[in-house]
Amino acid sequence: MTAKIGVLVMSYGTPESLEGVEAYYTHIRRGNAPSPEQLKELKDRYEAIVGGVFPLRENTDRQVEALQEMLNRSGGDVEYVCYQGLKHARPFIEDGVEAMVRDGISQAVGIVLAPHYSVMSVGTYIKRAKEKADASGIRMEFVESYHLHPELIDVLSRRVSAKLDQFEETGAARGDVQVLFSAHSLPERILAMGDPYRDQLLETSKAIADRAGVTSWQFTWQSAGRTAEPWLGPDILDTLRELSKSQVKYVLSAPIGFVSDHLEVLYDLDIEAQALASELDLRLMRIDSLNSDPAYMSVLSDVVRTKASQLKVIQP
Ligand code: FEC
Repeated sequence: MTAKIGVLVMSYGTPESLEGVEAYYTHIRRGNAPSPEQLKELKDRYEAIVGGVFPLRENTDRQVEALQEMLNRSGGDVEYVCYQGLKHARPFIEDGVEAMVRDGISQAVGIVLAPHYSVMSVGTYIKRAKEKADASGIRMEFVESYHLHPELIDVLSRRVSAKLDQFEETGAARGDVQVLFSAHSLPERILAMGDPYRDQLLETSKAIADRAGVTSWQFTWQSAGRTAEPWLGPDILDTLRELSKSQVKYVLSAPIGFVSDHLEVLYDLDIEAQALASELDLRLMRIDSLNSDPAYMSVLSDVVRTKASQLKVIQP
């Protein structure tokens, strides 16, 4: 008999339309509505990326579909059924767990489409999913991070090398390109909590640099929230200013904390950082996002299968 295992694939979520931006922003701000100025500023950013379309939704849909296909490709005695659960938009994480209940799923694996663990990022997805699963009688195991998975390092190193090749083709020496690994900033207080986020990001950066033979690299933060407390820095915009002062001319951005094209990549890097780079006379390129690249799907499928096997072992 084929056993069914649910896979709750969790992602940040994005509005469905410009009209939905206010509710989305209010959810991110834990129920506090943004001011009209804040709302306008966010809508303007969405308008700027692709005229008010929300690429993260389509990318997440494709990733979930592709993962289900890959998980079931080799057949076997387990059927994996993937469900989407979004942090700040429909279908919410809790909706995904409810859908599993409706389909009679009794055991499931949860995974977040973000490779690095922080109690303030992946930790909150897992907390919400676990609470709902416990209340619904579903046994769930969670993948917490996969930031050093060999296939992830491999595919990201190839992305970095491909762009370094492009720099070379246009006359820049490979060693003159400064590689900037980046991820979403979080409030500085995570460090005092002993959170692994920063260390995991540095480990991923180093592993990619070693594999791709990159010697000039550094890690920098991006997309810090607009709140009063201090956020982890330096921010990528300040890093670009510093690099320009030290006569660096070529910069490759590698946003390793993100796996999809979305606002934080298409606006914060491709529009905002790119505009500053032009002003500073820096040549800035960015590695392509993973999106539903089969190599990324293979990473997800591998870590989900590993978790699922633990689930079956402990299942009476
Ligand atoms: O394309 C899209 O529609 C969504 C892009 C998007 C991604 C994303 C990922 C992460 N965030 C993380 C942490 C925070 C914290 C706050 C915060 C605020 C925002 C706002 C928008 C937004 N985030 Fe986000 N984030 C994305 C979008 N994020 C929009 C609100 C306006 C702004 O600040 O720009 C601050 C909350 C607060 O006010 O208290 C904290 C982390 C990630 C990466 C991990 C993950 O994907 O979950 C961490 C994509």
